[in-house]
Amino acid sequence: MRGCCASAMRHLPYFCRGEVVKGFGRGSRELGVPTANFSEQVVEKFPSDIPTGIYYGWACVGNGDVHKMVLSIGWNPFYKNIKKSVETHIINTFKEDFYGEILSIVIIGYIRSEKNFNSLETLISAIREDIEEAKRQLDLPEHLKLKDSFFHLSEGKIVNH
Ligand code: ADP
Ligand code: RBF
Ligand code: MG
Repeated sequence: MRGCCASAMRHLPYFCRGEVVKGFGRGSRELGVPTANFSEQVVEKFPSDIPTGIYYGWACVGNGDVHKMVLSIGWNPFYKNIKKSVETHIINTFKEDFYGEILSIVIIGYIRSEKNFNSLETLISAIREDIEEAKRQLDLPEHLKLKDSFFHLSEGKIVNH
């Protein structure tokens, strides 16, 4: 196991919940992969020793269904962002945007570190591979188990199912 993978695993599973805010609007337009961005306050509360990189896990919007997700934590070297971002691509087709809603995620596994790419096409194909890897991993029985114990917001209270 590589060093950063081992240090990522120490924090997992990691639960996180927060409002979906506007980012740069690049996910859908340029990449064809929308990513729900957490606010700066939520990003600042993240343990600083969670390595930047690409992760997989489960996600749910508001009180909705639980879906597979891939997550990018970091500075998006391809775009040279100055602020760290935490962005979730939910592997599901939604009818509408859900800005302002509460997104709950549980991060389960680490896929790879953030990379720079020399073209948009290579970034997009890396993201497509991440999505396939997340789908495969999340079908494993030990990961499906976490989906079942995923928490939901019910009448303002957190309840376990
Ligand atoms: P932004 O830069 O504002 O985050 P994006 O292009 O990344 O813009 O699009 C993200 C928005 O798209 C989310 O905030 C959400 O409202 C919407 N959205 C629709 N489908 C999805 C999905 N499958 N995963 C994540 N966000 C989605
Ligand atoms: N950005 C990078 O600069 N390098 C990456 O390796 C990278 N991998 C990503 C993997 C996934 C699964 C997702 C959803 C995003 C990734 N991004 C990466 C972030 C991407 O640049 C970002 O979502 C867009 O800039 C939109 O905010
Ligand atoms: Mg986004």
